[in-house]
Amino acid sequence: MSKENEQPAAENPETLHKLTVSQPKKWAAGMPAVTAALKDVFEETGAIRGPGALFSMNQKGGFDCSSCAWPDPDDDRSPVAEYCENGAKALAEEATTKKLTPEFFAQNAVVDLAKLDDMEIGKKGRIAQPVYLPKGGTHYQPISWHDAFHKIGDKLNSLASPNEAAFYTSGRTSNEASFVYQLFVREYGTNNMPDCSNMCHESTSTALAEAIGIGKGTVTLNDFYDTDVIIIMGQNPGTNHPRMLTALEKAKNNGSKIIAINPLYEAGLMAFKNPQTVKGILGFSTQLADLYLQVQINGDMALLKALEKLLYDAEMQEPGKVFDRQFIEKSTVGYEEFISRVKHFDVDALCAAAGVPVEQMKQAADTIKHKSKIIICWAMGITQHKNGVNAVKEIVNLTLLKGSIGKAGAGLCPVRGHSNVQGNRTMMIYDKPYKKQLDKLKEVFGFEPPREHGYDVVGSIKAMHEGKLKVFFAMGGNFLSATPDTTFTAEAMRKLEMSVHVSTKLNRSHLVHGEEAIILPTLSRSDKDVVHGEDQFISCENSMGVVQSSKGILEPISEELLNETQIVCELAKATLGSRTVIDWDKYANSYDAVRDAIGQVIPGFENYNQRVRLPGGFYLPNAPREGKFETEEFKDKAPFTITQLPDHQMADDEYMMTTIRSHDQFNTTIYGMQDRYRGIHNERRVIFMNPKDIAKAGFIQGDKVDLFNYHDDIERVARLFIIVPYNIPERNTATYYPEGNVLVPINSVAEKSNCPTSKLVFIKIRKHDG
Ligand SMILES: Nc1nc2c(c(=O)[nH]1)N[C@H]1C(S)=C(S)[C@@H](COP(=O)(O)OP(=O)(O)OC[C@H]3O[C@@H](n4cnc5c(=O)[nH]c(N)nc54)[C@H](O)[C@@H]3O)O[C@H]1N2
Ligand SMILES: Nc1nc2c(c(=O)[nH]1)N[C@H]1C(S)=C(S)[C@@H](COP(=O)(O)OP(=O)(O)OC[C@H]3O[C@@H](n4cnc5c(=O)[nH]c(N)nc54)[C@H](O)[C@@H]3O)O[C@H]1N2
Ligand code: SF4
Ligand SMILES: [Mo]
Repeated sequence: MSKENEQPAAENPETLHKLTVSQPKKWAAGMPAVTAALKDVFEETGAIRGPGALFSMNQKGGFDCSSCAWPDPDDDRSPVAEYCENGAKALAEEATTKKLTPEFFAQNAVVDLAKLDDMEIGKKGRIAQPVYLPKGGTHYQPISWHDAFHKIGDKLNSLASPNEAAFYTSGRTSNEASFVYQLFVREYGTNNMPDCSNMCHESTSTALAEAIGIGKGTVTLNDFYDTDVIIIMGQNPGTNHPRMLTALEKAKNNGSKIIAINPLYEAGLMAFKNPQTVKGILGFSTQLADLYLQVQINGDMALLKALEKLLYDAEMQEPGKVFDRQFIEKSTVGYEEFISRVKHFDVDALCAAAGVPVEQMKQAADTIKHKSKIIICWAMGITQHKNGVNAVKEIVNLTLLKGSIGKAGAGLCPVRGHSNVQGNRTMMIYDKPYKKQLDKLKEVFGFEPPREHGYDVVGSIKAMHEGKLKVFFAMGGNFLSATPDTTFTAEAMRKLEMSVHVSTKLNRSHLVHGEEAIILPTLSRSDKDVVHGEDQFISCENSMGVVQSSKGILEPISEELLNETQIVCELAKATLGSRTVIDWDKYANSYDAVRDAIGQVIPGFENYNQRVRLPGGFYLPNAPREGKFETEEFKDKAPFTITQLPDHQMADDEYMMTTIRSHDQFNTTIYGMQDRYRGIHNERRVIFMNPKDIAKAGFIQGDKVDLFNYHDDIERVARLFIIVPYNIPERNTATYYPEGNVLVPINSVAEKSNCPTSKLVFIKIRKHDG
């Protein structure tokens, strides 16, 4: 039972399960992956819903996997299986037949639900009707849609300024819903549109917009099949983008080399047993990485600079054979100044800073020296650092030297996270919209959109904490658990006058709430979306800029679910009333009408309705892919960027900590307690440490410890973690996200992109107190 005045817990309970540790795996996928996936689907969804739905996942005319943003093959899709283990788990999680009834909420006080761990909260089932937590209330109670919309609308209208509200988006929201969402928010009058991208690839978008003129990658899936070298930095595709391994396998079979750059030896980068081929099922694997550079946490910039210097030396030996002089001349600016610095780089010192032996660095340079069909892939290991923007620019520098951009088999491949996070941004979910986008909105719709930039994620948290934000509305996501500095963020969220979440599943952000709170239940990607008796489809953009339709096929678990577009339109009506200039009913009733509007406003979406109906969808325009750089400052050229190395000063008892995803989670949704490939079973409160560090600090394997961070002289603590000896560089450690988030300081962000530095937090480790 809860004590009086007890606050709902912002973090998982400090309890341990039964950790067992096995040898980390040296290959990914194979039969265990298929069986693990199917077991989940059967258990959660019953024998009919799950497996049937899997056949429709990622098929042309089927529904888009709601998990990651990895693209589908343009042609020859497997007729039965275009999904992976983690796609199947994502489906199982949302297709569950368990649902949260009014009785569930009546029986469970918010404070008691918050005592459960994230996995237990999520496994309770789908939210089945709107619920409301009144001021001072202890239990969520049912509310009608009508009343919910009016409560929110009245609250929004009571604010002194629209800038006292913020509207978050997590990356599953469709293009159609995103578009009407930003339209509503801007007609209401604010650009406070934080999104999950702010914590994810914001460093990529910022860097690429400046460096190549578009905040997106330049490769297509077909480039993987015709390339010489693939470099994979700070990414764990075996877990987070599993079907990327199929593309890597095909690349290897076509003769490509792979270089992996990661502080951990991730199974999915080493070898792959393709569960969808007979060879894979029989247990034969394809070796993936030819070279594995075990970089230090945030040693990537030093590593890239070392490569640049080695290539420069080679170019001096064989002029014109290593660098693409013609490309540099025609398509870049700033080469001379850039190279005048590279000349003086000290390879030994850079290798030491990267933590990579000089010999291996030379092998890497030799591998790419005479090649130009090079693809560089990256994800959170690069972006979530103080110097995340510069690290991405350094990646660009390397591709510019090699002319590895704008040609087949080559280019930049930031691998996006959420299945439609890239589409959200294309649809103008952005706190810093461009003038020309706003001008277009004004021209097409006839209202004056706000011009002042809004709050991003970190800005929103601080504004809530200072009492400047009063209403927080979230289109999906789990803001509290995904954001940094959990204690600070929880304090911030508790100061809100109202928190509203449009969600599929219950999560901690519903439990650590404002004065009043509302949860609005919505359809998920695999659910049938029937409007006026007709099955509808939505559309999404994947990591490679392909826009495709997605049509759910499962019977929704409740008649009370609305799709996200309808929710936005009804809220817009309830809030804006007669002051709106937009026909919200038209958009609520027809995705085609929304798509027509998108076609008028957003470049590349002309004839949207027609083209989205083509099997496989259509590619958005991408100038750098064609070798054109429409950079604002340098017109048709891509600039080389001069960057500084990060400088970490650590006290003797300090360690670097990165936060990573286990194999059994999707962000804050915890599917299970296994991190199979890393050999961790039945526990998430672990800290991976180098065996030498464990000995030096006087710890032993299995010791229980507390972790501390002291940024800005504030003590942040994560209690009760178990030490696991692991092959990770000395003074480097890793914990799982979101358990480690309490240690990520709110003021520790990437320069320019404001992305929390979730991949580098300085910590101290002490024996567990208690
Ligand atoms: N199943 C599943 N799929 C997902 C997700 C999920 O949670 N589960 N999340 C989705 C989302 S939103 C995203 S953004 C992506 C995330 O995909 P990833 O970026 O692959 O995910 P992370 O686990 O954050 O870790 C990245 C990798 O970076 C390495 N790393 C850590 N620090 C450094 C560093 O300083 N340098 C280098 N070179 N490497 C480093 C880690 O060891 C790890 O292998 O996945 C998406 N797909
Ligand atoms: N320490 C640390 N922190 C991190 C990261 C890290 O690597 N380390 N990664 C960061 C990254 S890359 C990201 S993207 C963020 C993720 O941050 P978020 O996107 O905010 O978090 P998720 O866990 O993906 O959100 C899960 C919730 O979304 C809701 N949901 C699921 N599907 C739908 C849907 O179709 N519609 C609606 N309306 N709701 C839905 C469910 O209620 C579910 O509980 O976290 C960031 N935080
Ligand atoms: S790779 Fe990503 S999008 Fe593709 S099936 Fe797996 S989880 Fe889904
Ligand atoms: Mo992400």
